[in-house]
Amino acid sequence: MESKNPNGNPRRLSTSGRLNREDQRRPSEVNRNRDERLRRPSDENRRSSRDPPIRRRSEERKGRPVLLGMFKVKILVVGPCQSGKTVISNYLSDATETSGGDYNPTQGVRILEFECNGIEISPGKTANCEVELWDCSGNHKFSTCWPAFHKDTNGVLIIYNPNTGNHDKELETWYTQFVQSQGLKDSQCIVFAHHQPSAPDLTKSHLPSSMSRVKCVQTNLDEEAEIVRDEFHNFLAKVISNWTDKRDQEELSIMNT
Ligand SMILES: Nc1nc2c(ncn2[C@@H]2O[C@H](COP(=O)(O)OP(=O)(O)O)[C@@H](O)[C@H]2O)c(=O)[nH]1
Ligand SMILES: [Mg+2]
Repeated sequence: MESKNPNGNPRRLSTSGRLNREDQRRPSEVNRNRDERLRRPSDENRRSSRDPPIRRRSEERKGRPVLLGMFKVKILVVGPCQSGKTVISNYLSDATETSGGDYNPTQGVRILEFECNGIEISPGKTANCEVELWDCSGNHKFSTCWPAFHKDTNGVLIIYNPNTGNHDKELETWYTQFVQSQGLKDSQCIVFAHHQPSAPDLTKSHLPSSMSRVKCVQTNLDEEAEIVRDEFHNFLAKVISNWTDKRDQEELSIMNT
């Protein structure tokens, strides 16, 4: 289905059919599916990260970067209306379509798919990543779709405008609904305090105390666009390393029993 939203990337949008189907899955499946999603590697991944630990170790011995394989990652972009979620999602996915300055509220969600390759997971270890970025509407009238958004989510990017006052309560709502109540760790969440060009100043704002362990980055696309991309890649690395660490621990405990 093509986007009718001039803000949107026409590559792929969710259909209501997809949302409905996902809506019907039982909540108990959420955590299992989330892990399986990362575990479901492409053939390339199966070759490089599962079968050949021998090759991996020999690469490590030679001091070459080791490619851990291809990971599929679903990231939600949420936050208040008009905070810049669509603008940043378009930038991260290299979508060329722009709105020409007019605000076009996102209807429900747009799903942008792109690859980020060569993400450094830890020194000497890299991964390729197929990203599904869900640019969600900030309008609570779409909250009936939220269960579909939650499903299989690996990470949450919360975007807000620090120059609009009294954002604390709204930020907490997004954090509670999309991170805490879904059993995600704080390391699976990042906040962009996004400064828009019309902003009066660049005062650094603080997150509410309940979110003190969540990383917050000050972003400004017009002045420091690369920081936005770098921080997003660092976030992907953290999401993937959370999973690979867990997998390594499971492998170790199997070997020790
Ligand atoms: N030039 C520029 N405009 C921005 C930026 N962030 C937001 N805007 C404008 O602010 C409005 C709301 O942005 P949008 O991404 O659609 O907000 P959303 O509701 O959070 O998806 C749009 O008219 C954008 O053009 C930015 O970094 N640069
Ligand atoms: Mg939007």
